[in-house]
Amino acid sequence: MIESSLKFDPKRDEINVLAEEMVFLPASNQKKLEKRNPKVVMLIVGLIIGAALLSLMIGLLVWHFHFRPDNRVKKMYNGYLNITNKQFTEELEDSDSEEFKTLAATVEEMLQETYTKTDGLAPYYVQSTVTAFSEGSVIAYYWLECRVPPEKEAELDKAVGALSVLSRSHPRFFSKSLRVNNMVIDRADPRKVKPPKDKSCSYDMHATPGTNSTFTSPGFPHSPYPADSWCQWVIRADSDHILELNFVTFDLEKICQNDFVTVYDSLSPIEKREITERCGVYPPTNALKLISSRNVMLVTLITDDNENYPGFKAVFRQLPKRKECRKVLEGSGVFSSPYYPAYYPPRADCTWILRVPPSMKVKVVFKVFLLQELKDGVCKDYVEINNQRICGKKPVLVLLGEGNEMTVKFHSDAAESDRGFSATFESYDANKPCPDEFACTSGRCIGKDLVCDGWNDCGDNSDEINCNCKEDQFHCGTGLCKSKFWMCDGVDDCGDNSDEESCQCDPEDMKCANGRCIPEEQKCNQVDDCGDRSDEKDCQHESMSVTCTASTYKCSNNLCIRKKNPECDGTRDCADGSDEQNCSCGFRPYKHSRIVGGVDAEIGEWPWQVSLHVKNHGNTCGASVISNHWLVSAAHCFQNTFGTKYSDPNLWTAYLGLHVQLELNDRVVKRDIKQIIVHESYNLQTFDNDIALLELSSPVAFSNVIQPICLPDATHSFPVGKSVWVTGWGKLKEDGYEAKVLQKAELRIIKRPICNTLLSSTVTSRMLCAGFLSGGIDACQGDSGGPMSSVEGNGRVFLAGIVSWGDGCARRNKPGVYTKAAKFRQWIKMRSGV
Ligand code: 4AZ
Repeated sequence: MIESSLKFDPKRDEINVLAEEMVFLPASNQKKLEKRNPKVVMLIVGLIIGAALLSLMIGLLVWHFHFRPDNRVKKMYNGYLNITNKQFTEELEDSDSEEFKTLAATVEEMLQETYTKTDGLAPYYVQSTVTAFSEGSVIAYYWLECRVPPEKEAELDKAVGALSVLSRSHPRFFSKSLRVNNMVIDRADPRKVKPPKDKSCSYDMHATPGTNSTFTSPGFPHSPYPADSWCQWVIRADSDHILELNFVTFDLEKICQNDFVTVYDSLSPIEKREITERCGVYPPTNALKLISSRNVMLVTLITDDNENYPGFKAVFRQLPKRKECRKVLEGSGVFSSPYYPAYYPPRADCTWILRVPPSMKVKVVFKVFLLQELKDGVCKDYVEINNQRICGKKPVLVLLGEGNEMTVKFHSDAAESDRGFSATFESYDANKPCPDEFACTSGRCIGKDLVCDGWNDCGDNSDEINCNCKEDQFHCGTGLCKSKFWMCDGVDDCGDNSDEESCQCDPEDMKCANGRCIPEEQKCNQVDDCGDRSDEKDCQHESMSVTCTASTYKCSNNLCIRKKNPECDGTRDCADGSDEQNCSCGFRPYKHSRIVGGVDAEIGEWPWQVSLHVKNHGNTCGASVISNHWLVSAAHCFQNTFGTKYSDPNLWTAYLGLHVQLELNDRVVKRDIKQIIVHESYNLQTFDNDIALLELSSPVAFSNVIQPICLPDATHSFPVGKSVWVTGWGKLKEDGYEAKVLQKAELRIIKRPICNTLLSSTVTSRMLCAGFLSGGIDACQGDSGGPMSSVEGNGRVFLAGIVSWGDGCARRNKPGVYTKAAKFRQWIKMRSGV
C-alpha cells in the first residue's frame, strides 16, 4: 500500500508532467524521454483517464438528476371498486365530510399498496385519488395517475387491463380493513382528463323525490357555454331508485371532437359505462331522454376554444328501480323496451311471455326497432326470440310464432344505449293469418286490392309474384307485373331491367348500349345509370372546361364545366370556386330521429317551410324561405277571385318556424308581406310558370327551425325515379280537413311523357311530375306553393319543385304536378337578387 502511494503521488506527477511539457525538446532528446521509467508513464496516463472518467460520471449524474428533460408522460385511468364490508351513509356523498375523507384515505392507501406491488404498473405509479362514493355496498370511484416513458405506455395499459380482469376472478387487494370484490378500471380518454381535485365547474346534485330537478350548461340560456371548459354534474337518486335524465334543450357545436356531452352510468367517466356521447342540436320531437341502471349518473361537458353554442338544459328525476322485468301478456297488446321512448337503460334484461288462445299463434309487429349493434352485425344489445338475436335499425318488423306462446327477451349491455323498440302482439289463425286481407310471406297483412298492382306492398314482393299481368301491365323477366307506364322511364322497376330494354328513346334521352333510355343529363354524372356503364364512357374530366351548352354548369368566370349539379356539393369544381359560393342553405341544424315512416314531420325537419295565412282564414298556401327576406311560392295562390283580392300583400301573413298550426311558440316568426311578385308569364289556365316571390316586411334571423333552402342552378337535374319530399299543412284527404301538424311525404319523380298521358292537362317542360301511380301519397289543397325538397348526396337540401296542381289528390294514376324550380333560377335572381 505504502509502496503504491509512493509510486503514485498524483500531485508530484502532475507537476512533473506539466514541467515536462513546458520544455519543448528537440527531436534529438527523444532518446532521453524513452529512457524514463515506462511504469511512471503508464501511471500518468491511467491517472488522466481515471480523472476524466470520474468527472464525466459526475457530470452525467448532475445532468441526470438536475437537467435531463423528463420524457415520461402522464397517464390517467378511471376506475371503481366495490367495498363489501362498509355501509353507504349519506355523509359519503359530501367530499368535504370527515367520513368521506377517512374512507377515501383508506381506499387510496389500499390502492397504493396494491398498485405499487403490481408488476408492470409499480414503476410508473404516481397516485390514486378517490372522487366519489355511492351505494352498493359502497362503490368507490377513483382516478389512477401514472407517469410512463412513451415507449412503455402499451405495456402499462396491458398491466392495468390485466389487473382489472384478474381482480374480478381472484380478489387480491392489499388491505387490512377493506374487503373488495370487484374492480373496473380503464384508460381515460385523454380529452376527458381533468385534475380530479379541480372543482371549478363541478356540481353535485341529488334528486328530490316526487319532483323534477333542473341543471344547465354554464351561462344557459343567456350566453353560450364557455370555451375550453370541462364541467361535470354528479347526479344521485335515493337507494333502490334509478335516474331519468331529459335534455329538454340541447344545442352544441355540430363537430363532436370539439364540444360534446357524455353521460355515464357510473360516477367515473369510464368508457365501459358510457350511456352516450352527443353533440349537435336535438329538436324537442327527438329529445334525448336517458335512463341509468343504478342510482347515480355522471354528465360531463367538454368544449374547445372556438365556436361556442347555447348549450343544454336538462331535467332529471328519480324513479323506483323495477325489481323484475318479466311479464306475461295474454290475448293482444303492446309492449316496449324499458322506459320507451326514453333510451333503454344499460344492463337491463326483460322477458315477455306472450300468450294467445290455444288454437291460435302469436304474431309480433315491431313498429320501432333501434338496438345497438356492433360493426360486424354482431349484436351488442338485442331482442331474442327462439334463440335468434335481433339488433340494429329495422323498418317495420313482423315475426310469426310457431305456437300460441312466444317468449321475447331483451338485453342491453353496460354501455351505449339506443331508442329501443315498441311492439304490438296479437293472435293469428295459421290457416287464415290475415282475415279478409292478403297474407304476405313476411307476415304482414295488406289489402287485397294491393295484390298484383305492380307495387311491393309486402316489402318482400310476395304480393307481386305469381300474378297474371293485366292488360295495362308489362310482364317482367322476374315474373312481376308492372304498369306499362313504368316502361322505358329510366328506372329499373322489374329488378332485371327488362322494363327498360328495347326502348325507343325520347329526343332528350340517351340510348344506352343495353337499349335502356336515360335522360341526357345523366350522361357522365359518375353514376352507372344505364346499368352497363355505357353512359359513363368517353367522358371528359368533369371539372375540365368545356364548350358551354344548355346542360353545362357555368362558373362565374363564364367557363363551363361538365360535372352535373356541382353547386354546393362540397367539391370545388370551378377554377374560381364559384360553384361553392353562396352555399349557406339547405342545412338542417336539428338531428332527427332515425325512425322512418310516419307522416308527421319532426320539429325543424323542413326549416324552409312557411305557412301562408290569409288573414282570419288560416293556412291557405305554403312557401319556402330562400333568404332572410324572400320567400318563393306558387303564382296561383295570389290569383284574384271574384270575392277576394289574393294579390294584395296586406291579405297575407307568413309564419316561419311553425310546426303545429296555431301553436305560436317562441320559435315561430310571423311576418307581413311587403310585396308579391307573380311570374309575368304565369298562365292561369295551364298553370305554366306557376311561381311567385314574396318579400317579407322585415328580415328574419335564421335559427334551428328557420333556414333557407338551396336554389338549384338552371342546369341542376333531378332525375326520373329520384326520391323527393313534399311537405305542408294541406288537406289530409281530397275532401278532408287540413293537417294541424306539418306533414311530409316521400315521392318519386315521374317521367314527363307518362304524366302527359295520365293527366288531363299538359305538363310543360317547366313542370315536374311526382308521386305514386298507386295513389295514396300526394300533395293537396293547402300545400300549394310549398317546397318539394330534394336531399342531395351531402345532406344539403335543394328546392326541386313548388307544389302546383293535380287532378284531385292522391288518386290512382294521378301524380301531382310541381313547378320546376331550376327553370326559374335566373328569374328569381333577377326579381329578388337572391
Ligand atoms: C291545390 O288545390 C292542389 N295533388 C295542390 C296540389 C295538388 C292538387 C291540388 C296535387 O292546391
